[in-house]
Amino acid sequence: MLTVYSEDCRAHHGRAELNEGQLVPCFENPSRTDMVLDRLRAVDLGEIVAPRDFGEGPLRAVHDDGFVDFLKTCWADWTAAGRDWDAIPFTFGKRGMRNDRVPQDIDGRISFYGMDAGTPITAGTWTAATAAANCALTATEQVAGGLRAAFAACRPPGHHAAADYYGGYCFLNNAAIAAQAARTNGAQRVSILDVDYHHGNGTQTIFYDRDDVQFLSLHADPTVEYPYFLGHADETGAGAGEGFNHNFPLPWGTDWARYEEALTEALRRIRGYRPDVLVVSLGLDTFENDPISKFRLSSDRYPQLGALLAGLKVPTVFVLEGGYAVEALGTNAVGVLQGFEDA
Ligand code: FKS
Ligand code: ZN
Repeated sequence: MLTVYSEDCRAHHGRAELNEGQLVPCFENPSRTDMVLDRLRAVDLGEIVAPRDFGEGPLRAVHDDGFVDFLKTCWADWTAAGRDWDAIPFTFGKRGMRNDRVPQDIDGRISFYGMDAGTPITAGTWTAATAAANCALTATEQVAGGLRAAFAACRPPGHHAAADYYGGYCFLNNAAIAAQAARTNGAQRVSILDVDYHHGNGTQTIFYDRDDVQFLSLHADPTVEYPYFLGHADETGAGAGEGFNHNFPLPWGTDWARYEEALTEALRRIRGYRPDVLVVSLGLDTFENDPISKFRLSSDRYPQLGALLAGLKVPTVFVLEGGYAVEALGTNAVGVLQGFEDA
């Protein structure tokens, strides 16, 4: 399978995130893609190529201009305020407050556009986030050009980023940008299957009122898990998008048997939709030893997951999302891809 990767994805390296009331080293860091690349090379899965630069058009097709401008200039504005440490928002808009006026001050702007205090912006964030999007776009272009599948081994991840906010380690929504590009380039219907442990709130929100992009997500129940404010089963889409959004919230402790049940139903709905392209938001934090997650999938299940996806027989773009058991991340991610190829 073709992999797309850029060294620029390493440029984002936050120092610390707020976790359980303490500042701890960022779980989402460059060692993640290092491990994936090591494993890809070890098993010789296929060619690894650098992305092409698609410019800002495909990003702005999904994200608001003001938000993209903010991401691009945040670090300059932050350092202009005399700070040479990571940028983190301080306060968040709440029920009944204004959300129609963007503050001017950098602390206000970062709070307006940020969703949580776990996602520092650094000197290299814009470089890495755009490189990640270009990886997803290049993989999509290759699949549109006739490849059965391609893998964007990118970071930072994307599925929590919405049209106009960032958070959950995500800045630009790589999977959404890929799906939109597939549509722009002629695919009639695109399905996005999100198998990350966390709900893909950003992706859901971006396509919520559309019937040309189907979104399905298997994830920990937001009643007890981040992102808390989206991902319930009764979120089924709006307007023209009604019936095209499918959430499968699962309890802590979910094992393969329970997971496979939900996955089978999700795959059934994808078959019914008959997509021209499938984008997989490939999170590996469903793994039993993930340090921040509470599902119980063992490493041998990932090839099985890949084989089930291959059974759809739809051209497939894999986009890396989460997964923090760094030593096993390469094995698990590449396991999905090998299972897909061997099916
Ligand atoms: C644990 C706090 C967890 C944020 C979790 C973010 C998860 C990110 C992800 C992505 F794919 F986007 F990277 N805080 N006590 O895995 O969904
Ligand atoms: Zn996750």
